[in-house]
Amino acid sequence: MRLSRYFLPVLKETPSEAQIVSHRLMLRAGMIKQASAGIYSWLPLGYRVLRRIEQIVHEEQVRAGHIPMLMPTLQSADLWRESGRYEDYGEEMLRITDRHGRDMLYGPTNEELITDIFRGHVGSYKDLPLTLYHIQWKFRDEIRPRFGVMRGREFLMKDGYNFDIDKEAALHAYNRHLVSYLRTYERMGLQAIPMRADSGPIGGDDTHEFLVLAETGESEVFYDSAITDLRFGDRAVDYDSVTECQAVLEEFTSRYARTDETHDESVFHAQVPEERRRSARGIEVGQIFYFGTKYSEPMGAVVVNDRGERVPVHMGSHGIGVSRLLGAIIEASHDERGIIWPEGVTPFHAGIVNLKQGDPAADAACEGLYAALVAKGLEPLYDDRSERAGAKFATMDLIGLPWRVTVGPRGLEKGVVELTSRRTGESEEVSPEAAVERLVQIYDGKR
Ligand code: 5CA
Repeated sequence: MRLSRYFLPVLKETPSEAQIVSHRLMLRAGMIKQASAGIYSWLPLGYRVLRRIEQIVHEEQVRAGHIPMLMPTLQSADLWRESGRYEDYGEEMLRITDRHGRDMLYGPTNEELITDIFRGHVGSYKDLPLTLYHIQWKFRDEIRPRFGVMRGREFLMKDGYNFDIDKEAALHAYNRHLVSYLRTYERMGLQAIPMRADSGPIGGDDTHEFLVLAETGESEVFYDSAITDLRFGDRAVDYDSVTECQAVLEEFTSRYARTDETHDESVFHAQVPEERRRSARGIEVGQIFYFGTKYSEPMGAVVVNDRGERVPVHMGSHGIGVSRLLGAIIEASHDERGIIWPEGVTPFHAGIVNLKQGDPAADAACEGLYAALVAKGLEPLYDDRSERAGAKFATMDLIGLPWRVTVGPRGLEKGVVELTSRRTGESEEVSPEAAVERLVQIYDGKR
């Protein structure tokens, strides 16, 4: 992409309505624009990151054996009356009446709709296990939408639903989700810690939230600091193996880590030596639930088991806050100059800065670099505007591309360009060909 032809409405001033750094930076970098309270338009740069995050979520869900689909945003109230949640959900649910006077709602989550699909099509234990998921917009009429995409009213969520013959099988699905989430967040450059939590309106006893530690987080958390040393890394876990998934769950959840709703000071003190006790704030980027037959029983989602009996299926649901993740990643990765995107989610792989637009040698070298990167399957953002070098650097630093290639007549006389890391600020002078090779290596396995 050439910046002269792109739509990147960066702001010079810091928007006064934004209270936390990720919200400020998303507005300043021209990623989002508020449409109304808690509802945002995704401008081209923000949309690129959103799609990258979505792509990682899809890849890891499919790797775990889960099946993508898509359900609508608007749902019929009748289904929610069957589960009993139409009344229970309260004012967070946006209720709509259509022209025929039918009660509809903008879905805050999809347990009812997926259970309806299941009961209409699945009747035998032979069709289980089954996990279906989608990535779709949700609406919750939050009383205090704030912090930009962190607590929106309309937000993008990945929600997955498992159907299993009994509790044991459903707990394997729960563990499988936990494993896949650890991989998902790490690919985005995030450490998200599973913590014991409260299940709220979704229901059930077994639930973990995934929290990214950050001062601006809305949740208060208590944990054993040893948990922050755990990394999932690039392990090959067999998602069908009950013992392998269980082992990962135990490794990541046996140490004390709870949100304030489930925190117990006496257990905390008994389990964790004083020097490792931490209380901090965190951003909830996902939650997994096992709730058994809470929906299948009232809604009649039953299957025939291997003894010929009709039994309600055991279910759980599993969410990732896709749009919230942009804010969480920025909270975890920025400096005073702007965003620092982890390579896995960056909107463009590298920026090309032409220090002297109009200089024939500099222009030709930038065009050559651009073409070579594209030929290797990378997506560069070429700042080809006739701006001062300082302004070009400031824009690149603000929008946070992890790598920058700086091209100027003086370097070209020596046959070199400058390759700079946004994170460390370190630069090296290399030939244009070597810069392309380095970038290809850096992104190998990260696209
Ligand atoms: N049905 C279940 C799991 S699929 C469910 O709705 N879970 S949830 O309520 O925990 O939401 C899943 C994730 O969506 C949360 O962990 C959070 O990251 C994100 N989320 C929830 N509310 C908002 C909001 N108002 N704005 C942005 N993201 C949100």
